[in-house]
Amino acid sequence: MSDNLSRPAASQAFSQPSFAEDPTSEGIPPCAEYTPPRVDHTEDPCADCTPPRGDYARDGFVTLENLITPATVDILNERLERVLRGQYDTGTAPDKRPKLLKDNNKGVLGFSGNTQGVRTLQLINIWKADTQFKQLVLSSKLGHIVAELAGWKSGARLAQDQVWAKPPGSPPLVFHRDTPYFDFNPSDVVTVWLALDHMDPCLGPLQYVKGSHRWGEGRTGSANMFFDKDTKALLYSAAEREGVSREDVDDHLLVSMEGMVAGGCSIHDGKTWHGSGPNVSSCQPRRGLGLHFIPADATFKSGEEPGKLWKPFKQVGSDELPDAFFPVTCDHRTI
Ligand SMILES: O=C(O)CCC(=O)C(=O)O
Repeated sequence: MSDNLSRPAASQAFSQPSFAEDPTSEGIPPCAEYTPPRVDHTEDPCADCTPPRGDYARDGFVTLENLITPATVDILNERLERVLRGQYDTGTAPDKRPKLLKDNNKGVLGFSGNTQGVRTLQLINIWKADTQFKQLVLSSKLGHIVAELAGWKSGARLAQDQVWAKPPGSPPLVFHRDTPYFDFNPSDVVTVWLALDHMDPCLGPLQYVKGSHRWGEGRTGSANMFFDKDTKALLYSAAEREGVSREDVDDHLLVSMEGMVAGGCSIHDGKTWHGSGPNVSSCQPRRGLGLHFIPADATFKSGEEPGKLWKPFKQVGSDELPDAFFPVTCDHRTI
């Protein structure tokens, strides 16, 4: 467990240590070098999604039985395999990716059949590398659902996407909140978590702590604790400060997304505590995509240097978020 249990250093935000150490990781291209890929806005992969179910204000999350079709799931999973092997149909790499798989890594996610020492694969902004993912993150239907759930009058924009792909044998993910990792004003974040596999319990589905979006701030942990063995230490300490016992958390508040079909999703408040178990299956991958949205009128925090992850997108003398990097997918802005 990291000693740094205050607000995470922005420079560490969401960077899995193995990537930082990976000399082959391309990192984020400077603003000027990046040309956003063209995308066909006519097809919205979420056009026929089912409505949100649940009580967002009360629980801090809702679920949608189907966000995208099984056919679209298959396409995205196939595209993910290509991106993991360095094949980008846009010609641009994701902002972060694990070491590229070699041609002889034929298994899904490069799985060799040996579950020992397997790591979770994390990619950031796959939408910049692949047009099918781009079409998904730009979904106007999804942007409108997010803005409405969150009550964002200006609409919604994408801050970042993150693939969390767990080959068999992958470890659990520490319980955390999303908001501390986003350096914007206002600090609101809404995350859409899309299942790209059927969430059998053995795969380590996402788990939420019901109502925890209403808990106070306090200690949050740092990004290099994401794969710590003690996955609930921060969660229990946050709960204790609210007068909630560990037993209450485990027996009454934890809600698992097990049973979610591939193509289904959950949408959570960035303050809702969540985490996931290990993938203990011997042969099934567990793939998920998190889409982090912020209000359309969000800006960089005035007078503050943004963290390493966000800094390349900051224009000198302006707090505006460039639409090319933070696309607005539901636009109710008046100016
Ligand atoms: O897929 C997971 O286990 C983690 C996802 C997550 O933390 C997120 O999308 O915010």
